[in-house]
Amino acid sequence: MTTRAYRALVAAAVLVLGVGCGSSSDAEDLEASASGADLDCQEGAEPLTQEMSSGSVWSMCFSVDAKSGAVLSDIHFTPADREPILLIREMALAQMEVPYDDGERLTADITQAGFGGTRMHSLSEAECAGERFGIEVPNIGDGSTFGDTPEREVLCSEIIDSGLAYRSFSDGTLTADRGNTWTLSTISKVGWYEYIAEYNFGSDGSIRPALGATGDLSPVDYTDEEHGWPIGDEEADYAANHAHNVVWRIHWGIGGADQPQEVEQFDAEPTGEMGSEAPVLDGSLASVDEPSTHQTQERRWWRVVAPESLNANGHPMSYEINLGQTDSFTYVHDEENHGADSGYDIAFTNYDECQIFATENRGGCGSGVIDYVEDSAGEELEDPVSWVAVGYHHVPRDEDQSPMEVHWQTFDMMPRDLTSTRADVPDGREDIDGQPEDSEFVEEIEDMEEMEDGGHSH
Ligand SMILES: [Cu+2]
Repeated sequence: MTTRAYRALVAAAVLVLGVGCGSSSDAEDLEASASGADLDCQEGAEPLTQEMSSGSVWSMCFSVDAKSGAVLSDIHFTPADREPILLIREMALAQMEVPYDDGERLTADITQAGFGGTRMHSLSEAECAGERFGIEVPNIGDGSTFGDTPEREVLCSEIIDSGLAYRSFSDGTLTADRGNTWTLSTISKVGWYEYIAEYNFGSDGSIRPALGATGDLSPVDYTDEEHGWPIGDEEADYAANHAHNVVWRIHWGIGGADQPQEVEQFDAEPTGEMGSEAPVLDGSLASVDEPSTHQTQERRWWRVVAPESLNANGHPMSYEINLGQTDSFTYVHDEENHGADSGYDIAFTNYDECQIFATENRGGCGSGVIDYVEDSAGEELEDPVSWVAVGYHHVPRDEDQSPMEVHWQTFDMMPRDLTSTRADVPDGREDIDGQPEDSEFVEEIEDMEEMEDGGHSH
């Protein structure tokens, strides 16, 4: 990104703040106040900063890798009126396999095609309603050789209203505000499909990576009734069902690159017992203390914790990883090398700079996640990388022609105890942190209990 482009981004942040144009010194002051963390981005990476509606600030480095596509690094969140906190050291796509259900096609689009290079398209205002930014993009198509890295406008930065952030009506006072989302996206065309690699940063500190797919269905993958869906006239032209199986790689650094990191899995299991009014569930945290793979389950989530980085309540800062909708999968590559039961929804390994891709990795450090886990079994998990797998099984429909409406696959990460209360506490709520001793809610409950004791029913 040029200095001009960076100034444009700062100007965009100023616009979002609703602050009018001032003198150049005013602009510099705003840049300083909205700058969040001091970033020292690696060569080829550019700093991005965005102040959110909550007053919190996101800041990170952005670069393009020929294979991984967009790479976000040194991701910091500065909760409103607080110091910047490092969260993630690097985040990028680690693989996408597309197996067709008739068994006649399989692609591994990150390692075989690459989302960076010439497949990453320059954007126009038609695709990007926000700001477009130039970045050096490797001028190669197949990832085999490195040529020039011309600067092209491939990054779209948009601020989107995310609706109601909170509402609370109490003591006759309405407290409510909206939130917003900062969306960074790039578009890569691989064959007939076009993929949107999107990273959404919320005003509440949440992070939602997403992959959208649009473009057109493969013109050559038509099959029979058992493996496709008729999208032509009458019972004709069965477009083959297929999956988009994605893994994202996230290297954590909550609280600072030198801070120890641990991983835990939360489960809440029904006990089969009834309480006085509702079934009893037992919640528990289990330590994930060595490199390992895990499966999703209802009410289950994982968190990366910095045990020595405490918030003002004395709780360790952490980020929760929540898998939403996923068609769980086993990579064909893993099934061939490690068996049919080698699928995972999330895996954790210790950071190794050679371990970049979820499959088809090169460099003698294992060919994929299952190798990384097996080769380091028994090691203490202390520098965690999470490999998050989200699958989408796509059954074509008439509406996919043409072009295809974007379909998405995504998961969520959100702060858990990063701050001792919500980061942007509105007026009148400053003292609420823990069980309230006196509030109108408590009084209401006491009144109700008195009424019940007096023989009244609900
Ligand atoms: Cu598809």
